Amino acid sequence: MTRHLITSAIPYINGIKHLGNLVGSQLPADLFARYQRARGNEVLFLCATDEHGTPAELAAAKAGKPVEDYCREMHEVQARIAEGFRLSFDHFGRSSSPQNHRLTQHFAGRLADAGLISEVSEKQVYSNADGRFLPDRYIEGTCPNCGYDKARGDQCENCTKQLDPTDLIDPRSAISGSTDLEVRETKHLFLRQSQMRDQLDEWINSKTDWPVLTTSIARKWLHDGDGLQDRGITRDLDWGIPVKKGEEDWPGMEGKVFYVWFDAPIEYIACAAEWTEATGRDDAEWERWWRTDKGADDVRYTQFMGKDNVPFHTLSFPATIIGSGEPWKLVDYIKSFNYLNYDGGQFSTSQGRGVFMDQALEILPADYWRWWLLSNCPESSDSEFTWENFQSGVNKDLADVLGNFVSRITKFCRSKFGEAVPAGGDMGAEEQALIDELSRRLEAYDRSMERMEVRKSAQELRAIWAAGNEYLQSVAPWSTFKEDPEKAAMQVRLGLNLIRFYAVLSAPFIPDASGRMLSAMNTLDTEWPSDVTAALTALPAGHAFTVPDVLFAKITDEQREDWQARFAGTRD
Ligand code: B3M
Ligand code: ZN
Repeated sequence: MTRHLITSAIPYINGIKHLGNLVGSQLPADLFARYQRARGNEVLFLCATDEHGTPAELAAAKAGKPVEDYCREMHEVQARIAEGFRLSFDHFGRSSSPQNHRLTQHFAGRLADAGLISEVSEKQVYSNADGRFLPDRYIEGTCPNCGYDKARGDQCENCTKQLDPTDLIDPRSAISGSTDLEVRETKHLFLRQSQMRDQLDEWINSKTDWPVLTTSIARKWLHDGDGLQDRGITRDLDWGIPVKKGEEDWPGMEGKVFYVWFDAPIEYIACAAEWTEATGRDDAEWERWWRTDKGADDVRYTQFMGKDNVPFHTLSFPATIIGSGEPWKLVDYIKSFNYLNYDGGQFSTSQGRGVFMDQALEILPADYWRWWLLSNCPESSDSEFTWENFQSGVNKDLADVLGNFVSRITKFCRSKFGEAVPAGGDMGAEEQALIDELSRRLEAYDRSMERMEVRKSAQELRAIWAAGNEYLQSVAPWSTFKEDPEKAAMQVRLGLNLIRFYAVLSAPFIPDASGRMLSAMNTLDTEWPSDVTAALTALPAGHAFTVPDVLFAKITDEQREDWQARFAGTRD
């Protein structure tokens, strides 16, 4: 048994996420967590809301609410939607938790003691028109690296380079568009990442099995241009984690808070501590997952995230952990994703373009989205959501292949043999050929799930469904029945067992449909198959079942057109 610590990038609190966000971290992380649990491994799957920084402050101001209230409410909203998508977090925490305050201040103290934090008098952009200091991401301008003209002061969306606002060419306020900006002096803390370049380099080099998308982004920031720069980790904001050195005050840092990207990854650790508290476990429990001196040395830790988050997870967060000099668990594998585009453009939270998680669940159940998003996820390149693709993927795979199989076999059995598994004779060559094919495919499915090859896993699962359909088509028990009812009974018995087999294998992708298939088959046996022959004899002759309602309704052309029109505009 392996112990899997799994984290998804923690979504910002400032609003409901779109499907592109979902497929870039939480959903594939859930797929992996469900798979590992199904294989009998011990899993701790954590996610949280990322509640600090200017986005939270500004969103709360826009909603006319105190930021604490806004965050508490939005956390509830996001938690409910996550449940709607069946994201099986062991805990959905909050980066504003007391645990994260303590840990973030603790790490800052350790880093300062290790000489890895410098105090720097910094020039910061002040907007006269807006009457305030402008946080990095509220300054826009042209990227000095790639020339993109809507780069933000913290990072260029186009080339992923981490930026400082003063790097931007022709800067302007993203709030008012004003170019009446001036630079004022203020003191800030910097994490001396550059001191750790060799250590980080060595660590990244040791990760020979990581996806190229992950390591290439990390290497780029380690080696390109000016290399790994020191990062400012404090901000002039009210809302956030007050800057302290462990439990002590930090002279000169009064009124400042830690930068959201400093405390957000630490929430991965704090979230485990929140989990032990929320579930009444002992503190030792979370340390078992996070401290290599307290049992976490045999934990396998996997992170899921979109490509824009990779620099923070391959460089800044490891620098925090390594720099502390304490035996914290480092990530073992980073699975990163490209972007999902929406109907010829980009999903955009600021412009409300695309389908957002709450809207998606209003029009269709979670499984439809889970299946399409995972089977089309932006793994090796960007991918695109179109309503045509969505309709055809859902209708073909879920309705025509899986749903149709389940409905045909259960209804046929009910009409000829009643609602119990019929006995029939021994299996023959066709059945053996099916079992051989399924055995090969199961092995391939397990292999790709284990490697987190999401699209490939979906392809294998689809092929496993299709094999059953083809078998049914070719042996045609409805024809066999006329000549040889015994043989037809055997074929139906195998078909009913295939439904249970499919339910078990499909659960990580489509948990609700899987549950309905199991309950129709009247069984709690969800053991992951190792031997296909054994798995396909789990339901014995005489075992009662019921015919389930339609598992997946087809998406009609009218629905598609309707939704296309409804989501073409912007959300307000
Ligand atoms: N909240 C950005 C994002 O949701 C950020 C991730 C933090 S992970 C520690 O894409
Ligand atoms: Zn750029």
